[in-house]
Amino acid sequence: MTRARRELWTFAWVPPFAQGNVKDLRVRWALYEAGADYTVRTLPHNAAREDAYRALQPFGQVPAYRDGTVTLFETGAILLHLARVEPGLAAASPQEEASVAAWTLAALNSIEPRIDNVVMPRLFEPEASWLDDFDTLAQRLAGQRLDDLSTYLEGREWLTDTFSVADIVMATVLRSIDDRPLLAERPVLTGYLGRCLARPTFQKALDAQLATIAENEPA
Ligand SMILES: N[C@@H](CCC(=O)N[C@@H](CS)C(=O)NCC(=O)O)C(=O)O
Repeated sequence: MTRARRELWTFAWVPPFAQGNVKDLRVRWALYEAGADYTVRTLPHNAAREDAYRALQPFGQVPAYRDGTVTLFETGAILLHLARVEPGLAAASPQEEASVAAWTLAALNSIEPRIDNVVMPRLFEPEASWLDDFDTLAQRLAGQRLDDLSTYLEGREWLTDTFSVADIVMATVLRSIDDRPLLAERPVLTGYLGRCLARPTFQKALDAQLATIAENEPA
């Protein structure tokens, strides 16, 4: 029986600051870990706002994903789906499967919003008068969560017993921190991130995203 093709929607091209950071990276990485092939469907920024695409992703964001069984948006939901159906990502026990879900949600709910508060204002409002005050608070709140994560990861190789989609989400969240001390001051986290990004499947996913962007470079 031939398996239905896996399709991944992402932007054809993004500006340099976003290149290598578009969240389709998470899905590509998980698919390479699974040894699963996929087809990329590209769309221009404005097409993401159109009703036809919003039927796949109600917020007009990327990525969206479809295979023979489901159509999905939200990277967390897509990765948890892949962890269930792709043999190469299968959990060894019910506890491992539950822990992977918990850590995927922790990366998205408990860590990512605090990191976004540090990263986004400097990116989108670099001249704002409130920026320094906001940043002081954002760094403190993000630091608290990163301290807890660092304590948990001390002596552990991965978030759960083996490398999983939870590590893919957590690594891409941590990787979005720019060159501030927030990460550098926490060697357990830099070590963990280094282990995640050293996986050949990460480099493959990054190269694949950058290749899509290069193919669609505006004239
Ligand atoms: N929570 C969503 C976030 C997706 C997201 O932020 N996508 C960005 C690209 S990395 C996007 O589409 N930005 C354009 C926009 O938000 O309008 C997920 O994890 O899938």
